[in-house]
Amino acid sequence: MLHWREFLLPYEAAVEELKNKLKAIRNECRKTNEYSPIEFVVGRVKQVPSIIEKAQKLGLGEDEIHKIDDIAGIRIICQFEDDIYEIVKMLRAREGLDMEIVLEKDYIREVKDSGYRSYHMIVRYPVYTLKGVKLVLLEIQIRTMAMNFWATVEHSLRYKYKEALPENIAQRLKNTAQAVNQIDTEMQAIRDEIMSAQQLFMHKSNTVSQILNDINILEKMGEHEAAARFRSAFGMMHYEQEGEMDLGLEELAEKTREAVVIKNKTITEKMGDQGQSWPDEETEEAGPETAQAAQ
Ligand code: 0O2
Ligand code: 0O2
Repeated sequence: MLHWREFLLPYEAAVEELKNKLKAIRNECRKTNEYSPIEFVVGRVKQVPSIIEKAQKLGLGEDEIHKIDDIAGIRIICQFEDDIYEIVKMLRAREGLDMEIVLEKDYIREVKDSGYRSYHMIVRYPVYTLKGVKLVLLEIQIRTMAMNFWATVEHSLRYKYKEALPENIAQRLKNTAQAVNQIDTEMQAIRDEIMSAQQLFMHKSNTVSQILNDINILEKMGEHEAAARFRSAFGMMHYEQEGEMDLGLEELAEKTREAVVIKNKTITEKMGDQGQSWPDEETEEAGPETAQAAQ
């Protein structure tokens, strides 16, 4: 006769432990102001009647119940579909450290007939008990908030009908799954657009900084005419226009950099001919900046 309380203890420990480890990653991201692919984590140990039902369905005897792979379950919820694969990568990197991946099921690329979408991983997880290490199977489900909304509602509706879900209801649920999928796709697309706009902005602002820095260096090197020419070209530039990177700005950045490098080379060669090195004062003023800019 199986002592359920004792049998389930390592499963409870595994869920608690892994949930905390995953929450720690999320908290680390929050504290370091980084985006967290994990929105929240929940976990549960299957109820005894559900375990017995599943064992019967799989034809498992009492001594084989440990073969059921979802007695312990963790659910990781994220905002975007890309986050799911980020988390998968993160979990794969733990392979051999604190878990062993037994099986992966991608129900996002291969959607279930019901319309269900999620990424599943079955892992073997070690629990340190009084009697030594016990390895338990644990199911990790990774899904977006939209997928989670659909699965939660669908699960509760399906449960009301038990096995026999009427065909028209099943079809309507499938339709809702498609609608939810569209939400995920659109959210991901919006996010991608925002990210690339941010990257473009960063690129433009770095280019502008580089141009201004180079003009400054040219001034310090006594190239007043060139500096004035570049400053005037820069002033006339409408670099804030939206869309693709303004080629004029890129060209100007190349030209100012080229002018600095050439001037730098000329000075270095001249000093070499005269057996000189950078005077202290100038090293502080133009030397390091010039070297940095020329890189
Ligand atoms: P925070 O930062 O306050 O959200 P526990 O062991 O008590 O931490 P438990 O009891 O296993 O967690 O699960 P529970 O209470 O269902 O939820 C766990 C975490 O998920 C909690 O956050 C919930 O607030 C969060 N959660 C549950 N459902 C949702 C949801 O739909 N949206 C969001 N954003 N969060 C949800 P924490 O761990 O208390 O931290
Ligand atoms: P719970 O704890 O109530 O969620 P099986 O476990 O026998 O159903 P299999 O192949 O071993 O089938 O596992 P599968 O299908 O990879 O994953 C099973 C779990 O995924 C289910 O657990 C659900 O949580 C979830 N799932 C799979 N298909 C669906 C679906 O069509 N709708 C919803 N809402 N969830 C699904 P359980 O067993 O239902 O237990």
